[in-house]
Amino acid sequence: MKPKAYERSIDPATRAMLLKAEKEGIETAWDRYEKQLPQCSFGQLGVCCRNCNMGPCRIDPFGEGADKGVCGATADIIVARNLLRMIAAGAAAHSDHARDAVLTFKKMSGGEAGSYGIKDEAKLFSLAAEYGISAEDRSKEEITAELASALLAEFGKQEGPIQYTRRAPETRLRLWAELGIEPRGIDREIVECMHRTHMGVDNDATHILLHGLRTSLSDGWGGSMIATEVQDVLFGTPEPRKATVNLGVLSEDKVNVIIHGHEPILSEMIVEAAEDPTLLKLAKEKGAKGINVAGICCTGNETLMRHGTPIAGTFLQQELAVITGAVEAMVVDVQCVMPALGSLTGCYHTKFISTSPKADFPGTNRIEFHEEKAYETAKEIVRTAVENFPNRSPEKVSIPDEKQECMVGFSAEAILKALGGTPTPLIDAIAGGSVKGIGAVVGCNNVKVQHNYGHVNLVKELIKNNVLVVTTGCNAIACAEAGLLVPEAASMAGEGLKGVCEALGIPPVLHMGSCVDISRILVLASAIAKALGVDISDLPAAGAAPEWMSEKAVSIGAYVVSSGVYTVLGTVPPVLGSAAVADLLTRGLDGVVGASFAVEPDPFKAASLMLARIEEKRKALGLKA
Ligand code: SF4
Ligand code: MSK
Repeated sequence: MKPKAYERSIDPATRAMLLKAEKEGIETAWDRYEKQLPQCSFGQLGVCCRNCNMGPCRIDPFGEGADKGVCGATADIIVARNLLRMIAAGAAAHSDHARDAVLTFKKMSGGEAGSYGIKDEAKLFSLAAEYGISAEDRSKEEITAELASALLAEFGKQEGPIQYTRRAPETRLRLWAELGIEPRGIDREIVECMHRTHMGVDNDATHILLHGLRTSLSDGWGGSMIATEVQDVLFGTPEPRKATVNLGVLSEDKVNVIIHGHEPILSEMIVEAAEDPTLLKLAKEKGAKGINVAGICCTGNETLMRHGTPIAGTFLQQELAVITGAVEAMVVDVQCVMPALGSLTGCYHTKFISTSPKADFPGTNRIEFHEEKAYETAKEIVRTAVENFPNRSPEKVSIPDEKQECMVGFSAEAILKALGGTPTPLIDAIAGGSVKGIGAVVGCNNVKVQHNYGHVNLVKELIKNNVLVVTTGCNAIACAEAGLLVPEAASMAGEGLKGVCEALGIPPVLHMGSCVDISRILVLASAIAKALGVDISDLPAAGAAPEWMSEKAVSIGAYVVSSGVYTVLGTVPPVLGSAAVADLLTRGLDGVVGASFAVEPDPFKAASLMLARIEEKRKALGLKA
């Protein structure tokens, strides 16, 4: 019988660490998932409600038991309300991250966050211009302060659309206005989700879901876009660079510091602190050859994109990094951090350091991070890791060999630059048929499916069929681990795409950043649509999230579809308890926003669905098959 590790992941490094975990009697997310089986089918279908204390109520999907909650809520209402709450949570996570980035930006302009500066001045001026902020005869600090205030106002704005929605094509803007889903202030939309889903407020599934679209748009074209743009100004807009990924990036003889979570406000400082001469000297004194910082999840993607800092793994590899026995500190901020890390790090010498005022976990060494003392705190964190190096138990250390080169840093600006400053060469390649279209593949890992199987096979299938893939988040890391983010991967692409990649020296799969950087994909799609004089929904493009798990992914899916991009989900969202909601999401939305969802766990079939949609759009544009 094949060991479980082989069923759980396609990645050799992951399999090796799962075998080590089994040998050492260490529990991982996969084991905990098995203990949960069978999972609650009411929960899976989305038909349980705890929104008031007359409940919990649940609807019998077989029509034999209750068909309504105590208040009379039907399955349609309950499923729609639950979905709206997922969108609200996801939009809140991205947008609260954005708020913190803007607050840092504001503090920096007032001289209260001296560790930070302006890395991309051109972007500062262009963002200011979008808000009508004059740059004439004014210092950078003044412009920054005014821009920060304008961006902060987007969160609590009571009326009028979020400024960055204006980047969408005119036809899309008109459609959102007609549908009444143009997003107002980000906080306002999220609060309204909670209000509407309170007992006895919004009880029409379609009405509820339309607000879901509006809220998600306040994330994609609001919170996420603000986070991306401000981080670019503070830390630099990514440009193509080389890096390495997978658990093999951990070092046998250096102090290993993992940065995990989502916010680069901290991780940027850790990367800098790891080069501090006093800390490097201390590392030598402790017997280490240096300090090695490696990322997990999106805080890792942020430093990967801007500095080429290596990435140790995707979401499901966070525990496995600790299981190597070679991690001196697991430093976390917010989002996608498993609370299980507390007891796990207790089995090794690893210090589990939580840093966000918003997020603590069992078993952490708490070193709270505040922008005012950013660099000092980052140094304290790195020092804690260095001082922990002598506690490593050599007999517990086993680092997999696998590490893979990748080319990253494809911001929308970098892609346009690679194309010579305009989207025209890409449009020509699409029009001529050498590139059939664009596939945006993003999202998490999920223990319900084999780790990285969906990500890698879907993307391989798309490039084989001449679809240029743009990627973010854990999909980007999975693709990097599979060797798809190097120019040589063009050999796996169809002839047309291969030729384009070889001419430009780019991989067929372009890493565009972290989860909030899906906003970069919106900007790129908008630029192409505007250049063609069409709406985003007219483009030969399709999206996918083959292994998604987080509420953020639900918000992302909703704003991508609301922006006009057909999206295939690889894991089933909890909506099947309502035929009406499922039908609206998979069919009805097409007639509303020009795009809809599909659910297809098989990556090969998912690719076929995307290819069919791309062909349909090509035909409608009069492009050759
Ligand atoms: Fe039950 Fe209605 Fe209360 Fe939900 S809101 S728990 S369905 S009574
Ligand atoms: S990190 S949200 S597991 S992509 Fe952005 Fe990965 Fe999903 Fe977290």
